[in-house]
Amino acid sequence: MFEWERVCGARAAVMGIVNVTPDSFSDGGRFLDSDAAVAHGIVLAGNGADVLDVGGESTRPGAAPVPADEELRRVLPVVERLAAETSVPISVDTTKAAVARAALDAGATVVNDVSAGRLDPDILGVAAEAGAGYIVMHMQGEPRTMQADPHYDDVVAQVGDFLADRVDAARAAGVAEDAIAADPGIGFGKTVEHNLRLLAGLPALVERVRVPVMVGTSRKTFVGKLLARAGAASGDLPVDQREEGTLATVVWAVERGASIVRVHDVLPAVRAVRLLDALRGAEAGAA
Ligand code: PMM
Repeated sequence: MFEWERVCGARAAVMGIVNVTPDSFSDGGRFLDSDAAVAHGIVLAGNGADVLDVGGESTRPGAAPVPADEELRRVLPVVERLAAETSVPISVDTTKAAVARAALDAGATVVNDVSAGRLDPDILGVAAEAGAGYIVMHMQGEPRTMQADPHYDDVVAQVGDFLADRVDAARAAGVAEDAIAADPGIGFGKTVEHNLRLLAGLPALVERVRVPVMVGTSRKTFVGKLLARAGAASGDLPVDQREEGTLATVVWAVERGASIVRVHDVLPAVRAVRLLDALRGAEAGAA
């Protein structure tokens, strides 16, 4: 039985991203070849990743869906080999029950579902039956159209209500309470201001959902836009110049209660989280 407590009980966990896709927004095409993806995953594990998240379908804004057989062809060999060749839990980033089932059979122990069980509700039963971890994420709309005109009256409250509801749905389908994590879905049907408000409102979100909260800000457009804005430039900074900004959001999120951070560049995030942990220990000792 998977339990988040074993992964992020002592300090926040760092999830390393292994995208086996031609079109992910930040690393599309780099690891499409399964040998390259496995080698990358092994490096991330060596750099201290607590979980590796393997995905075969891009969810970047505007991305087209990938058929299940193609997604399976991409992720299965990578999941299988990373499960055999590393000692960290492997998560599969999919919305499809068939892909989740095959990945769990191949050695994955977590399902990271950006649709929170709404696209293919059987995925909840698949996670439950396998005793797997399950991550519910909030998304307004679907990847193809989600950035068109996102709207919320109160983004923190609405995302919190949605996540609480999907956590209940996962529990009702038999996923163990300790195996569920929730993610506000930074950049999924959200403007820069929505993302900022969600990050500022993390303590309220953590309080609302009552399961470990995961945050994925790594290299996302809002980081590039905020950096450009701060430097009085227009547009956004390119993906390869968003690392320090990503790290700032990682530190912010962990300080405000996130239990898991999902990142491309694992080493700096692991170092930052370890430093925070040492500082917290010192603070507790001084109290
Ligand atoms: N972001 C992406 C993909 N999957 N899953 C969760 N739970 N949370 C996220 O923020 C998230 C995700 C998009 O980023 P990528 O294309 O760099 O993987």
